[in-house]
Amino acid sequence: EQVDQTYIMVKPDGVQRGLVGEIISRFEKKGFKLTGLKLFQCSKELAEEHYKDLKQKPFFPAMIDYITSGPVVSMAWEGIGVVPSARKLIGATDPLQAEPGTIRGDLAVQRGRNVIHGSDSPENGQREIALWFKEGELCEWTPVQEPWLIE
Ligand code: DAT
Ligand code: MG
Repeated sequence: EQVDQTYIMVKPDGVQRGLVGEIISRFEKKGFKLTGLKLFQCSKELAEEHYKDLKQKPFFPAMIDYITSGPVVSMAWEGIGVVPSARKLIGATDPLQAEPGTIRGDLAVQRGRNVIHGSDSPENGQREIALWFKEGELCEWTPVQEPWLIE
């Protein structure tokens, strides 16, 4: 099976509310491999590039202000089916619609404060990891538990 990468980001509200550990823990427990991790204050330019497909939306300026309002936690996660699986762990965009048990369903109430981002395709996973991480910031490694997770 194909191993993919996804870009996961705890947004400024998640950092401010002390949810970083809880969120990382959910991906660790699921069995995905962390390959990049940093606390990072992003620029307006980077936020706009990340969300460029939403540039025409009425909520775009407010969203850029929110994403740049404080540090985020940038992560790269790797695994078989990691992109759609991470989206399931995250839950629906609107936290009031997100199922209990998902990150947004359990930890958030508003679309404009939905605590986490996850890439929506393997292609966007690659694009976003390249956008948020510099050369040398990612680690290739083999977790000892790997044979107990993957046949
Ligand atoms: P997702 O983050 O679930 O991939 P998206 O890519 O469609 O959702 O939108 C990116 C972010 O933009 C989303 O996390 C929250 C914000 N957003 C989306 N639709 C919105 C809306 N109608 N009103 C306010 N914010 C919205
Ligand atoms: Mg999206």
